[in-house]
Amino acid sequence: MVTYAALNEAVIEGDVGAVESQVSRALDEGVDARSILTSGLIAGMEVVGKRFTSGEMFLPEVMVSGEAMHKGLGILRPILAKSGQEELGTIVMGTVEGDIHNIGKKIVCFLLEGNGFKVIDLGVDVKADVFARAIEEYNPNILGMSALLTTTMLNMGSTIDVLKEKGIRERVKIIVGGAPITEGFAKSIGADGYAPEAGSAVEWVKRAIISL
Ligand code: B1M
Repeated sequence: MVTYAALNEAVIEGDVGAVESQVSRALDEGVDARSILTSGLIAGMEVVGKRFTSGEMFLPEVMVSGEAMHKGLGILRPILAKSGQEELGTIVMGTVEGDIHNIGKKIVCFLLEGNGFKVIDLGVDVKADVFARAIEEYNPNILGMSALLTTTMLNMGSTIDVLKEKGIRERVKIIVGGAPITEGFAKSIGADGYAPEAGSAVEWVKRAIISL
């Protein structure tokens, strides 16, 4: 039987093959996909984060853990995204310019899809103009921006400024998130909302869409 501890370890070690086989086996054993995500993959990545911060792990190792995490997410995605509901609304999502952190944003996207929303994921290092074009093209209800760096979080504010200049800011509600983001920061840049993690991001989006 697959244990969460073994899955945590596979992510920490960046063992792509072990992550792939253990996630698949856990699913075969009937373990819930969301528990595999939170107790297996995210919990492992949290340890990586702590070890990176304390200097016990270095960038190349973190990148390998990131790849292993992506492999696991890829297997879970079709299951997490299977909602069987009508689309409840459209969300354009991206990590802001200068920032290539993808994992947390992807988790938010998967959970939104799993809750019946259509998600257009613009990826990472997304420039303000690209967000603006996506609003015009897809006409979403919500724009979501993610940032993991204290330097790039400032690009959330400049993106909102560009949307205002183009006269399209009021077409969407805006939610921001990522490790350095706080409620106060979100307010200061003129975002409508903030969520500290993926589950609360989904709850915020549900409330925002009802109030539209
Ligand atoms: Co980077 N990195 N990294 N990194 N990295 C951090 C963020 C850092 C805190 C590590 C540290 O020093 N302690 C630090 C930032 C320091 C700061 O600015 N204060 C840092 C740094 C410095 C850097 C580089 C500059 C390192 C270098 O090159 N010297 C570089 C920057 C590259 C760039 O972006 N231009 C860099 C690179 C990388 C990797 C490429 C190696 C890799 C990313 C791989 C990838 O994503 N494909 C990486 C990783 C993995 C991390 C850590 C270790 C883990 C991030 C992660 O995936 N966490 C991270 C340390 C840490 O966070 N403790 C670190 C797991 C994920 C599930 O959590 O992303 O927080 P998180 O997402 C959560 C919530 O934040 C929230 O929900 C998610 C799920 O619950 N959330 C939202 C996220 N987006 C949201 C959007 C929402 C709502 C909620 O609404 C729209």
